[in-house]
Amino acid sequence: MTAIAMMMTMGIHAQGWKARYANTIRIEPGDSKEQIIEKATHVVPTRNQMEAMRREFIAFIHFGPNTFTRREWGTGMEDPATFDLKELDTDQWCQAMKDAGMRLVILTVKHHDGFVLWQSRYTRHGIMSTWFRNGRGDVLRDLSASCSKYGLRLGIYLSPADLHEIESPQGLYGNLSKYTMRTIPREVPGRPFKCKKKFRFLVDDYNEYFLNQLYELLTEYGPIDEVWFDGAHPKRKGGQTYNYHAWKELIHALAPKAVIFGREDVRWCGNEGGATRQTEWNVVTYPVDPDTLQHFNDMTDRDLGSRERLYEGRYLHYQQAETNTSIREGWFYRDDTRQRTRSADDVFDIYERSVGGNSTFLLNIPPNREGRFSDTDVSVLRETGKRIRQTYGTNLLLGASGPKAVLDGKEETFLDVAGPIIITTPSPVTFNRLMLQEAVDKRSERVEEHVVDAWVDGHWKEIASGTNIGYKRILRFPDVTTDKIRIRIIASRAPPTISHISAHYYKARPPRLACRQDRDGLVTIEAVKHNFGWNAHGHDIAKNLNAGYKIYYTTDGTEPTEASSPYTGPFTMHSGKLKAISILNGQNGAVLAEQMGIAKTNWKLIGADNGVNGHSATMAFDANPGTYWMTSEQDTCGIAIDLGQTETIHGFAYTPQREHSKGMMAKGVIQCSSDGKTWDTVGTFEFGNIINDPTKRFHYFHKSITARYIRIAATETTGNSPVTTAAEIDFF
Ligand code: FUL
Repeated sequence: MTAIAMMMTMGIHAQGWKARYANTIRIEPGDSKEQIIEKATHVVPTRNQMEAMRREFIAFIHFGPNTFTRREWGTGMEDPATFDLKELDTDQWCQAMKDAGMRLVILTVKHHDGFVLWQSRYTRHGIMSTWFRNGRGDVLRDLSASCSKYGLRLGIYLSPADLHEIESPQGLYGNLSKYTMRTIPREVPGRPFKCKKKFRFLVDDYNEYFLNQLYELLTEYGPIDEVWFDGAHPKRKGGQTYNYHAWKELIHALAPKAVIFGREDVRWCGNEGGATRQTEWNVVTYPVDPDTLQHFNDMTDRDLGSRERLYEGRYLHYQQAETNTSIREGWFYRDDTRQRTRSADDVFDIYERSVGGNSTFLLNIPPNREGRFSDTDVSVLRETGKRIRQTYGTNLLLGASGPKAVLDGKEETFLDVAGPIIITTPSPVTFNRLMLQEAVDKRSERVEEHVVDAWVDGHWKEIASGTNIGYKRILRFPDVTTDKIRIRIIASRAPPTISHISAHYYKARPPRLACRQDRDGLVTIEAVKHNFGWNAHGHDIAKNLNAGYKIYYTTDGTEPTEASSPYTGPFTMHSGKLKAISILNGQNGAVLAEQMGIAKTNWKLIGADNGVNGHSATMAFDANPGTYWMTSEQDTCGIAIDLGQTETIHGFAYTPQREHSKGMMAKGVIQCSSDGKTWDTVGTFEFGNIINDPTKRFHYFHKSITARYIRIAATETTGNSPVTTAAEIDFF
């Protein structure tokens, strides 16, 4: 581990630890709570980590055979011709990412299906075996050239899980080959490397394959700044392990500026839905030295770095969070009609919560089958970028008086906070955002609680509060007009050091909308509340700022306008597409589009394992996603429901339970019947990546059916669990 050599003249610990800044610090068995906290305040990011944090908003690109099969996880046995790409416009991708204000892009050069998007010497399972540019195309080459043109940095996602190498008869993954000393790269006749560096590692066939590919990727496509290792594994074989230390040595030698995701540099935020923690500490604990850890370490707990958590650890380590989510439902492009896309309101909100919540925002934009970003995605990216620039491009504290170190816009200067920080502007300003930064690279994370006051009508009025700050905290609050603000650090692990304070204004938008449907089909539409911070007890202060907005909706799939039905209270809907919009001062908010189900008033269970205690089968259709059905043992019959009357059904939705990853429906079959006795198979379904992304999944039938009785049975569950679980099933 790189140690930042900044000696501090602090006391020597009983165990001989001298206070100095480092990326990882060991907790000794006899360390007192105070000593552990003192150590935590000496854990700092490496230079590469710091650079990665400064990139703030970065892009993910999921592209491959799944783009054409419309799946989330491929099988690995796809015919390469499936990747039927005719055109590719990476300039268009880069222009859109640049417009959004993104600084780096990570391409899935190989997803779990093992198909490679570059001209690898070591496999034929990839773009070289497609018709794209007569087998000579290379998506990474195009992207790398566009990145240089548009000033974006480049990263790669290389999936350690490789279904092609698992499933093919000659596949290398888990083939039980011997570990021997091998030279990386392995020479391939007629395909010399320009780079002359060579490595020797004790590895088996799959690790050699992986290292050879890493070598190609890190030496032939320009500087690589992030290497993304996904911990997800659709399947494993032969007890295959990964020689991560060899991978790391190669990365450090060939891409010295790259951060590694999934291992010690950058960690997963713990969900794929864009949720952020109220308090995201980047000083986290490990039970062993993170450098010696044998597996990918997903940290999904709500609290990773509070004092209580630190006391339990053996190692303190700086590892920043990356908030990864997709602009579309799922990671791969499917279509422009049914696949939901996030609005700019949504993306901007995640931006403020993630970048302004001590993490990096990694947003996925999946290219379509024409090799371009779809127009909808492009306009969301453009609009998001515009809002970021308009809001954060103007600092309303410019010219203000107060401690120079926090106002000079220079990251290298910081204030040793000794009391309340008071900032006075030459004339009153109106703002609703405050940005704060700690000098984490030099002094680690220290602040645990802070409050902001504004001088209004002759006295101090509290306008916002937050917990930690770290690299960056963005506080959001209702508009305030003042010429004097005060920042108070209420709790800190060591004397606080603040490097930046700025104030900003975001022009309020009509609120985003959400809806829910009860068992009887009653639909409620609501404005999504904004989170404005937390009170002293850690409870959200969620408010809806926008008084005076009106909601309009349609149920026939048409776009809602001011001429549509006004929403005055819950109404009944029996299947169909709900679209709703909020309008404030003539401005339209983002459209909410939701598939509503058939009312469940008369549904009856006609067959199912009735579930374990507290998880009975009827909980799969009680319109409460908080309860769930769990079979008591091996599920053989699925769940059969009498809908109470004959219905025309276009598809169904499955909401997985989120309490644990056991028994989610990964694959299954749907059957229907007109008498509840003889069943016809309607089709099969597949929900890929459902453990990591346990959101409501939709399956559309090829052809609508008319039936009164319907049965859904899992043919494969997550973790090959014998039990089946379902939080909610809907038909529409
Ligand atoms: C997950 C994978 O299984 C998904 O397919 C996707 O690549 C996402 C970013 O990580 O774990």
